[in-house]
Amino acid sequence: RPEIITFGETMALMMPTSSKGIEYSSQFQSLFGGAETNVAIGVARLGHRVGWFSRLGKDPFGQVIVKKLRGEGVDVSHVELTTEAPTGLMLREVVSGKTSVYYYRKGSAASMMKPEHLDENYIKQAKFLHVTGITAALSESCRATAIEAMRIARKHGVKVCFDPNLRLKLWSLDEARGVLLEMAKEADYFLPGLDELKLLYQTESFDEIVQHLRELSAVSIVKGGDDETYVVEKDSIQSVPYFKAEQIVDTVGAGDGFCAGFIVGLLKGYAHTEAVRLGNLIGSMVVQTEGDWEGIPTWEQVEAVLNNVKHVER
Ligand code: KDG
Repeated sequence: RPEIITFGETMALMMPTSSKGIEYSSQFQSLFGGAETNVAIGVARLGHRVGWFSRLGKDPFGQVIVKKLRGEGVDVSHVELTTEAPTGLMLREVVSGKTSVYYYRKGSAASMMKPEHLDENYIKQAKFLHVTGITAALSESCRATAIEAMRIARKHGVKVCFDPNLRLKLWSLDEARGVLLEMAKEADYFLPGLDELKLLYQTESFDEIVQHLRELSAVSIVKGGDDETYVVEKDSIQSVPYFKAEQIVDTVGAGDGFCAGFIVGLLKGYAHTEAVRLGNLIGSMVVQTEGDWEGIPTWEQVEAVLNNVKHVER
């Protein structure tokens, strides 16, 4: 029985093997990524039971994604492979330190998820449901699915974690703002980045942002401070310093690694700030490897780092 359940779109990911960028590269490495599977792989590597569900094309990319997730120990029993539509695809390049993403995902199998595909019995047995705003951006039916999944979770006392994961290539800020802020109201843990909050609340002022967050019933964990993560609760705000990464290779997936660490911390019964510290550590490890999730450590690796703090500059 998974302790954490998550769902969303995972895509094949092609990245040029050289630093010349997509236009001038003839060779690509074939990876895969999706915010929610990045979290799921993280949770599994950190030693907890996790399930991810979605729809994928019954095609080579879909098959590989399922096999790799299964190999990582993620429960994929509720993934549906369909001939109705293909697995989504994204291309990503990092040129002169700047990351660009190109999506080929309109009409993908995952974008056809519907509330009827949800299995209430599967969701209700978990302790946490992790949802991201990307799902709400994919299609009307995906949005309805995300909202319904949160409703089911709350009905059964499953704690809802919500990462807005604002992707402006998928929808306009105006549309995103209304939907994501509504979804945040349904969460127990709201896990935005500070840059996202500035856009969503249309202010640069940290104090104003904190005021908005205090109106939510969720505990808010704000990633992406200068060198700290904030924990905002009704009448307190605490900050937890980052672990410094030795080198930054690919920052995509750091937020997902953070979420995995944070939720695992909650499962272990840590205080919010301790769970954030674990999230920060995982995030700092993810950025040191290319790919979305490849750099996520196992629990043994985490313990090794924590027991030998002289390798870590805080
Ligand atoms: O958080 C990382 C994700 O953005 C990446 O894995 C791709 O899921 C993805 C998306 O939709 O952008």
